[in-house]
Amino acid sequence: MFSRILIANRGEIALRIIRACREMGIESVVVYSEADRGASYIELADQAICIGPASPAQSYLNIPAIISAAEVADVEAIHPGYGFLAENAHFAQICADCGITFIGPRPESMKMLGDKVAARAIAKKAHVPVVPGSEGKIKDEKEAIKLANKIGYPVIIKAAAGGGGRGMRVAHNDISLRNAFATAKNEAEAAFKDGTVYLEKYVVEPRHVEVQVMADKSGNVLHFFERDCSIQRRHQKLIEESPCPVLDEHTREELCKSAIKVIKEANYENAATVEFLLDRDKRFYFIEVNTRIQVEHPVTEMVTGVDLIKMQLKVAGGQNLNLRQKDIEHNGVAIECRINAEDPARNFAPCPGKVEKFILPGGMGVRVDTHISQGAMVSPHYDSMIAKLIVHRPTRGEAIITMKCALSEFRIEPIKTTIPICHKILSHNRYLQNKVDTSFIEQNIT
Ligand code: MV4
Repeated sequence: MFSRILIANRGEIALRIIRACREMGIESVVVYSEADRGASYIELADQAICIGPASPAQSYLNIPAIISAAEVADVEAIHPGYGFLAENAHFAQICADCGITFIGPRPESMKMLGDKVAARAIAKKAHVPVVPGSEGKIKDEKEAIKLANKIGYPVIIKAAAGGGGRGMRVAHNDISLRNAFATAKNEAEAAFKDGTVYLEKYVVEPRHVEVQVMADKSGNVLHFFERDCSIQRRHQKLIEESPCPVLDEHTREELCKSAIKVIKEANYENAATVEFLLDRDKRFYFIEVNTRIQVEHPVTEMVTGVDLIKMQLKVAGGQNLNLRQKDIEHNGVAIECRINAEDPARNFAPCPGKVEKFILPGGMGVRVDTHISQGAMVSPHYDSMIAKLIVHRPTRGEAIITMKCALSEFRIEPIKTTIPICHKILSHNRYLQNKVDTSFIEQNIT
């Protein structure tokens, strides 16, 4: 196992990784920007190295600075967390070239699955259902219109380099498709320097369900069941839960097996999340693979009792998965609320500033993953997420009650947060009755 690793990230995920290292007897080296200097989580690492100014381009995305820190601290591996460089195949390759283990997939797998057209082809090859759509990329409007008329409207044009909703356009007829094709292509070109687009049938009112997977270097692949992440706003997840409350046992099994098939077909290693859309008839379709540990991984940790970060470290260090699929249990219900420093009254604009008051909730089945403490500064330079509140209870009803109580206990002042909106959602009849899809917030929450 590694004796020392570097954490190329900040905030709660950096702290989460520091804790896993400490439990495993691995020394942790955290890098930080000038804006994060003095943050309390940094003291919990064994070593801390400043890598540059606040702006991510000059610090957390600054590959030479991070590699220099890794060389100076003499680490054996780098954990990228999520965001920043986590899905940057170029960075993973540089780590390899420098003899540093990147704690994540090989650069080739990252590159391949980062291309959504290639990922779709892999899923198809693995006999996993994909949304009806183009064989590969769509080269012009004519081809798009021809295919749309074959599979039927509505359709969606997506960027091959996309993900997270950028470079997507829905079309309901030939005229809007011409427009959608051009805008999606331009947006993709501008955002990703790659204008490659593809076409899918538009799944109406889907739920977003994803499967947590882990693979070792020997090709063993395990799944850790699913998370339902349908409660989102503008492609930002707000509430996640496991199990998906509308899946029957048979469909769950097929879904999880499908995720494993995709990951095996890709000859993948380390943690991955395989994303699916679930339609109104409870049919699932593969959409993409996230090649990183995700924000919402604690939901899976609570219901399976498995520490996914430790497992990432173990498989990156060359250990084989020492669990059998049938030994992975799913117990009870876990729900996570993302607590973001955002002002609902200002259209959820980020609300940075000093945290004068910070009182954590607690009690049975309550977990808070946060790097914030009283007096902390929430920087305008980074993601607005300041805490994750996770509950784990025997049933969904109990989990919802515990979450609402914990949200009420949580005091963060004077900055505005998503605590009130989370509370509102958890009280909504449609949420309680599982009548939600990915447009729930926009359509039901004021
Ligand atoms: C879709 C879709 C409907 N049909 N694909 C959005 C983010 C990206 N990961 C995939 N997304 C979607 N793909 C087809 N064929 C609807 C969405 C979508 C969505 C998906 C998951 C969660 C929230 C969403 C919000 C709007 C649209």
